[in-house]
Amino acid sequence: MPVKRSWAEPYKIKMVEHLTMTTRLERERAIADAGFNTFLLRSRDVYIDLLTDSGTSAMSDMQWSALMRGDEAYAGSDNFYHLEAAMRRHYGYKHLIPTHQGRGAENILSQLCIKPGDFVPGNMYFTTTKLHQELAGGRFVDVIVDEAHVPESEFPFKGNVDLGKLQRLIDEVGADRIPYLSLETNVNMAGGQPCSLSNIRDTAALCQRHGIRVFLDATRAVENAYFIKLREPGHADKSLSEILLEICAHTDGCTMSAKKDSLVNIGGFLAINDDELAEQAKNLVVIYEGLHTYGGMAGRDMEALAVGIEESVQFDHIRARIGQVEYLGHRLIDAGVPIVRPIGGHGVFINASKFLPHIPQSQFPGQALAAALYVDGGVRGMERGAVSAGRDSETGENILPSLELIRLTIPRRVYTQAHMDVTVESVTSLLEDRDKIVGLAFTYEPKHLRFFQARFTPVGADRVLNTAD
Ligand code: PM9
Repeated sequence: MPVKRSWAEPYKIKMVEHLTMTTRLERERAIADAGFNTFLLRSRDVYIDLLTDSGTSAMSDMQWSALMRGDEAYAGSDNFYHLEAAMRRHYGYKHLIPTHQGRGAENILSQLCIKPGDFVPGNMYFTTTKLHQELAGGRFVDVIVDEAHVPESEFPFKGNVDLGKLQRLIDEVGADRIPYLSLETNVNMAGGQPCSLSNIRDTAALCQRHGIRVFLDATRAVENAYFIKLREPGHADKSLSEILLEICAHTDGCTMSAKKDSLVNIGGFLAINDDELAEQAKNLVVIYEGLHTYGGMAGRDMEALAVGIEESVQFDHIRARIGQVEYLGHRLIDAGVPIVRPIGGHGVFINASKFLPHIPQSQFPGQALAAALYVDGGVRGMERGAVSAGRDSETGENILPSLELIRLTIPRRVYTQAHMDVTVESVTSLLEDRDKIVGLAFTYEPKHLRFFQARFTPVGADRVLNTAD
């Protein structure tokens, strides 16, 4: 039998950033001061930061040297043209409109295309995307496959659009009230779950028959391409770059938060094929972001992004990146922790409803678990459940989503396997003491994207949350 050979990360570490170790007492104080919201913690009080993979990646030496090539001209910076070429080479769209990050692109697309009373179907909501659709007068309609709402389902393409649901929406409201379909790759709120290329093709064909545009949320499209290569028959021999181009070729353009796949700390863009729509977007971008050749980014940041796009499609990079997420996921599964299956691309999502069955969803088990995990081990995750879902824009009622999760999101090229091991130990020790964790109630609820800034207090507890001493 051949000897099994291991593989390791395709990089070595050139510079380190020190982490702060805190005591349990210090963490209890910090989370109480933060209103039991991990977004309100100071990063210096966090040991292992798994809040998000957004803008938290380590840039390569090539990207850092690209920063020195910044051409900070107000108009027509060289870096814009480098970025445009990289976007065209790997995403294949015609026009590039840079934005400061993903939501800047979402704002412009929503304002351009959505009229009051419109419906915008999508494969599960994303917080900022849905809010911009609503602010423009639209209503988001979830057309993702049912499997996406079932944490235990092993369906390999939980990001897929349910064509029946989409067709029913078209029949009900009429194609002229659907400006576009918003198609997310490696669907974040479903647990980083991919769409298959055949589903993307069929969805685009259905939309095209009804004259409905398709805009991709390409934020994690490269990670989606990796899953297509691995799981979908017929694509194993293609490069990630080829699959990525194929995904994009079925769509009319994309919004992009470059802070994820593309390995930069800030940046994003809107890409559009249609000349007229692109002209309108270039006109709007000057109001909200900046001139159309920088749109909210410094020249140096555009250059680092151009290099980041090239690095992001390297197979070894994605294999190591998703390999690390899988390592964490498998270790948690082995320890009996309920997580969303299959293991996703950018993080491991713990099923908080199952982890804390004694806490009703109205008392935010995901939020409570994220706070408790921080107190236990200094590990910062993020709630992805009822707090993130917010309120129904028409009824004002709390939305109680089928997925009540906490996300342990892995920044790219930042942490080692030992950090994953420490995280597993903390989660498993919490599992043993889970009865001591109590639910939470709002003390402050902001109007928009409440998960970022909300504050809470433990329900019916006269002690700090989850002091398992
Ligand atoms: N995602 C994330 O942590 C950052 C902030 S929201 C908690 O997952 C998708 C699929 C995203 C996303 C951000 C955006 C917005 C759009 N689409 O954060 O504005 O995951 O660059 O992008 C976050 P920006």
